[in-house]
Amino acid sequence: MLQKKICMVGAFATGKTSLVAQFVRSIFSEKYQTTVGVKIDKKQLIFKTEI
Ligand SMILES: Nc1nc2c(ncn2[C@@H]2O[C@H](COP(=O)(O)OP(=O)(O)OP(=O)(O)O)[C@@H](O)[C@H]2O)c(=O)[nH]1
Ligand SMILES: [Mg+2]
Repeated sequence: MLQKKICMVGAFATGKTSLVAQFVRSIFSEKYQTTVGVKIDKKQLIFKTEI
């Protein structure tokens, strides 16, 4: 298993949490709730490799 960590940083209210929520849970909300500190999400992807 290959594990990678991605760190999202940027100015407030620019859509960081929304982008991650769309990728991880396929959801979007217009409600804005600022992230205090750090929020950690995890997603497992399965790739088929042919040798
Ligand atoms: N229309 C539209 N609104 C978006 C989009 N991405 C984010 N928003 C809205 O912009 C606002 C801020 O989005 P967040 O994802 O919370 O932004 P953030 O960068 O995580 O903000 P902080 O945690 O405060 O740094 C929310 O109201 C979202 O609904 C987008 O692609 N389109
Ligand atoms: Mg956020």
